[in-house]
Amino acid sequence: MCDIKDLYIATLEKKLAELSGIEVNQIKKNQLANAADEARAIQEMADYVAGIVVETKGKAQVGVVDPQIGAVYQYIENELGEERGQHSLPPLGYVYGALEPHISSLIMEIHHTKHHQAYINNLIAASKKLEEAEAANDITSINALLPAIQFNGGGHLNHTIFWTNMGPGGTGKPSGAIAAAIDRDFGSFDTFKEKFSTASVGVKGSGWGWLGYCPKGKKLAVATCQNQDPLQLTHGLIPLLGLDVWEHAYYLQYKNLRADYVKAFFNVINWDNVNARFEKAQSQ
Ligand code: MN3
Repeated sequence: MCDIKDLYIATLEKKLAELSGIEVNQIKKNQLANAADEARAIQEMADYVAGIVVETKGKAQVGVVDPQIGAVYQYIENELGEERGQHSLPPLGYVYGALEPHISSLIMEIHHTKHHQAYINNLIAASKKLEEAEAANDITSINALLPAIQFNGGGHLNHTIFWTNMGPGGTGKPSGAIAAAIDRDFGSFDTFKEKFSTASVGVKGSGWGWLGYCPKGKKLAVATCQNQDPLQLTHGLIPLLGLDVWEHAYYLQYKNLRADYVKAFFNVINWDNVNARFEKAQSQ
C-alpha cells in the first residue's frame, strides 16, 4: 500500500453517503468482484449504464460529485491526451504476431480489436449519460455512474498502458534508471520478478499485476488490482508496468496455466517504455 489513499476513499464514501443519502453499498454497486467472463461483465456494465434514468424534472439535488469520476478521466487524458467522452482505440506499435511465440497473434488481435474496443464503447456510453446527468444536475445519477466509468475507463487506460509495455524481441532485463531503482527497492531484479509474478499469478478472479511508483515515498512497489480498477485510484501508485491476468489475455494459448503466461510475459517486456514512464512519474 502506497499511502493513505484507501482511508481517504473510505472517508470520502462515508461523507458522500451522508451528503447524498446514497448508501455506500449502493455507490459500490456493480463492482463486479471476481468477474471471470469479460464479455458478460462488459454487457452487464452496458446494461447498468442504460438502466440509469436521469432525473429531468430540473429540481436541484443536494450532494457532492464523487471526485473519483474526474480522477479516472484525468488519468486517461494524461495517458492518451483524450478529452472526456472522446475516446478511441490506440493503434499498437507493432503487428499482432510480433510477440509470438510468447503471446499469440490471435490473442493479440482479439484482445485489442474486441475487448479493448468494448471498454471504449461502454466508456463513451457512460460519458454521454454523465453529460445528461450533469445537465439535469442529477447528483444521484452522476455518482451512480462511477462503477461504470471506473470499470470501462480503467479498462481503456490499463490496456493502453499494457500494449506499450510490450514489444517484439523484448530487451530481457531492464537497464538504466529503472534497473537501478529495482535493485534499490527490491534488492535485485530476480527478487522483483518473483514478487511481481507471485502477485500476478495470485490475483483472485480477474485483474492486473502492476509495478508502480509511489510519488510520496519515492519508491517502486508491486501491487494488484481487481477487475479494471485503475492502479493510481486504488493504491496511489503511478503505473509503470502492467500485466493483464484476465483469462481472455492468455486462455486461447495457455488454457488455465496463468503462471506459464506470466513467465512468458517477461520475454516481451519493453523496458524502454517502463524507463520512460519511470522518468515521467518522478517528475510529477
Ligand atoms: Mn484485457
